[in-house]
Order: sequence, then C-alpha cells, then structure tokens
Amino acid sequence: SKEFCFIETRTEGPVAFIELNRPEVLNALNRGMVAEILGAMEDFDRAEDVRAIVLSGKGRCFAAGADIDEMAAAESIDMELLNQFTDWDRLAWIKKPIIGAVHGFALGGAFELALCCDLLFSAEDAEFGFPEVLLGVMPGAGGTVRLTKLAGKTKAMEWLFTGKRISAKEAREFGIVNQVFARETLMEETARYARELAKMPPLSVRFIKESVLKAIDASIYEGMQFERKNFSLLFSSEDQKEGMKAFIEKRKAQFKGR
Ligand code: CO8
Repeated sequence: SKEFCFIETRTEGPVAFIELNRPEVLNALNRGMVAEILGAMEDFDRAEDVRAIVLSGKGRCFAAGADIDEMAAAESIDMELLNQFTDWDRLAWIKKPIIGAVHGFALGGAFELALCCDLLFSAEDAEFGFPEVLLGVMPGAGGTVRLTKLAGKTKAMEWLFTGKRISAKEAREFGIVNQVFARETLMEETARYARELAKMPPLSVRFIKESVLKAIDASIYEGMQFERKNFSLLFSSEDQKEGMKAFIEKRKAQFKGR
C-alpha cells in the first residue's frame, strides 16, 4: 500500500480501512490529511475487489476538527485562493459505501467528515459537535447543510449556535448515527457489518447509494426519474440475472459485481 503522512490504509478482503493518524493532535485535519483521505478513497473506489470503505481515527478519538494552527492566521482571500473544499466535493463522488466508525471526539471538520459517510457507527463515548462558533467562525465543509438536512432546523440551530456536544445516544436519537457499540467492540462490529455489506450485489449497492444521495437534493419527481434509470440499468447486469435465477431455483445467489 501507498506511503501516507497523515493516514494509514489497509485492506482485509473486500473491506478497505482508512485511519486518521495524527494522534498527537487528536487527528486534527490539516489540508494534507484531507487530500490523502481523498486519494485513498479514490484508489479504493477504483479497486475492483474493494466493496466497502471504513473510516476511523487512531488514538483517543476520531478527530477534533480542522487543524486550528493551520488556519489561525488566514485571511478571507487566502481561504478563497486555497479552494480547499474541492477535495470535499470529490468525496461526494465516491461510489462505494463509506462507513464511519467514531470513538471519542468528532468535532468541527471531523463531524462534517462523519456526516459525509453513508453509514455511521459510534462508540458509547463518542461526542459530536460543531465548536466553530466558539472560535468565532462557523462550519465550512457542509456542516450547516448536512446537519440541517439530517436532524432538522430546530436541533441544527441549537447545536450550531452553542457548539454544544452531542452524545452518542442523542446522535442516535436524531438519526445521525446508525448504531452505538461499546468502545472495545466498535471496530470489530463495524468490520463485521462491512463484510456483510460486501456480500451484497455491488452494482445494486452502488446505485442505491447514488439514488439516496440524489433524493436528498432532488424533488420527488426528479428523484424518481433518477431512481427509475438506475433500476432499469441494473437489468443489464449479470448479477440481476443471477439474483433472480437463484431465487427461482431456490438457491443462494453468487454475485460478481458485473
Ligand atoms: N487543531 C489543532 N490542534 C488540535 C486540535 C485542532 N482542532 N484539537 C486538538 N489539538 C491539539 C491540542 O492543541 C493539543 O496539542 P498540544 O499537546 O501540543 O498542546 C493536543 O491536540 C491534545 O489536545 P488537548 O490537550 O486540548 O486535549 P483535551 O483532552 O484537553 O481537549 C478537545 C480535547 C476538547 C477536543 C480540545 O482539544 C479542543 O477543544 N480541540 C479543538 C476543537 C475544535 O474547536 N474543533 C473545531 C476546529 S474548526 C473546524 O473544524 C472548521 C472546519 C471547517 C473546514 C474543514 C476543513 C478541514
């Protein structure tokens, strides 16, 4: 696997793992780390045998947000010229399912990263939050948008205005987190889930992801047009033939991802 400075990657069969790896600063996301995350995601997205990507943090927590040291002295024009959010835009084009596994803090940019995952599992000790307001700024990588769409205006305003941290339990209540596990079993349970997901027909999973993400932005009519095209498209796949044939023959289907 490639040499990275700020992350570690590995694959275990069909599951790829990306771990944020700057534990000495609680995995603060500098721009280099975000670029590496995207590089790794795109490689795994193209790798034929990878079926799911797991994202987690090494050390005490998932991550405590964007690297404050890196941006403390910046001016508006520096931010504009950096155009750093193009990396985040590319994240939205990853076609394979991304599962986030959060323990400890997921704050600021790290909460935004977690909100970009397709499924989110967390440890009981997880704390989510947008403390940007306490630094005199606000989220910039989709936080106000994704949190509002997910949890609704009422909670989004409350959490964003105050920087108040959300417990794993509360995150689960508001649909931010799929499931909460004990700290010791989080990675094991996430890997188990990813392996199960890897057994699903990959093209179905791919087009379901695409359609659900489309539905977040689209009108019902537009979303359904999009869904219908993807539905039709799957009928050119070998896996559709195999899946339906296996049902009729009362046996387990063998999916190939074609
Ligand atoms: N940036 C840089 N360094 C950090 C960050 C950070 N976000 N968070 C922690 N660190 C460093 C600390 O400075 C400290 O370093 P050192 O040992 O050299 O002093 C080390 O990590 C350990 O941290 P603490 O000693 O503070 O650990 P505590 O357990 O006492 O506190 C907290 C943990 C509460 C998480 C605390 O570290 C904290 O409040 N961190 C900052 C949280 C924050 O404000 N995050 C939001 C940042 S702004 C943001 O994310 C904007 C996103 C917009 C764009 C996204 C682009 C990527």
